[in-house]
Amino acid sequence: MLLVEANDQGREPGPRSATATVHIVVEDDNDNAPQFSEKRYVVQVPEDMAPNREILQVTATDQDRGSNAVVHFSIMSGNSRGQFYIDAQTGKMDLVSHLDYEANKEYTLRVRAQDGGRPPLSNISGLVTVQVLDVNDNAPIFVSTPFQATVLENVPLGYSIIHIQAVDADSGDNSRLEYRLTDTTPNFPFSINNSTGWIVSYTLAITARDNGIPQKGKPGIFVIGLNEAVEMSLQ
Ligand SMILES: [Ca+2]
Ligand SMILES: [Ca+2]
Ligand SMILES: [Ca+2]
Ligand SMILES: [Ca+2]
Repeated sequence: MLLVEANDQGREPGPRSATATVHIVVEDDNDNAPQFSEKRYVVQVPEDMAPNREILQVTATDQDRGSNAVVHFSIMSGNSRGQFYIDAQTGKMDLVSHLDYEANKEYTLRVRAQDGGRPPLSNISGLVTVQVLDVNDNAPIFVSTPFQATVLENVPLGYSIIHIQAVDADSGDNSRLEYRLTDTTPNFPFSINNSTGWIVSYTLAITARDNGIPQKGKPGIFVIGLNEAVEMSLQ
């Protein structure tokens, strides 16, 4: 509040004056844009996280007053599939739909903070990086089944017969395969390399004999249907 005095220059009977009070209201000018608390927000989310859960919160401050300092948030880009939702008032970000590490390992979202001034000021520098973490949600798949190999009965020991191969869509240990023969008879004449999947001959002489009396060996070829004998397990 100011007090202003006005004096005239009169002499008879003397100068006269008047005073007035002046009220000056300083109105806030919206001259500050909201500022994010972080240059970049990074959050790691496992791909099997249930939707409709909060993954992080962005915050921003505004140096102005009143509505000039009220901040609203929105996602500007990077959310083309609509997998994330941001609460305009709180800045809390939710996962909306299921993630899939095999389809998309990382999302970069640009977030805007806009104040309530007229006209409003915006800050579009907010960056949110969502790093998806792999979960073992894929079983191995054999590349071609059934596997079948035809082997001469006199193949040498250690002879590589057939390459069993499977693929796994996950990553790291979730996709590192180990091959094993299961349900094999005690003298099963083949072994499998646990890491490569190569099946090799294990005994020198392979014979296919029946159990009749007299027992008859059937020389020639030995056909193994391996698809039922091979199973993979994860390390
Ligand atoms: Ca402002
Ligand atoms: Ca997946
Ligand atoms: Ca996975
Ligand atoms: Ca897997």
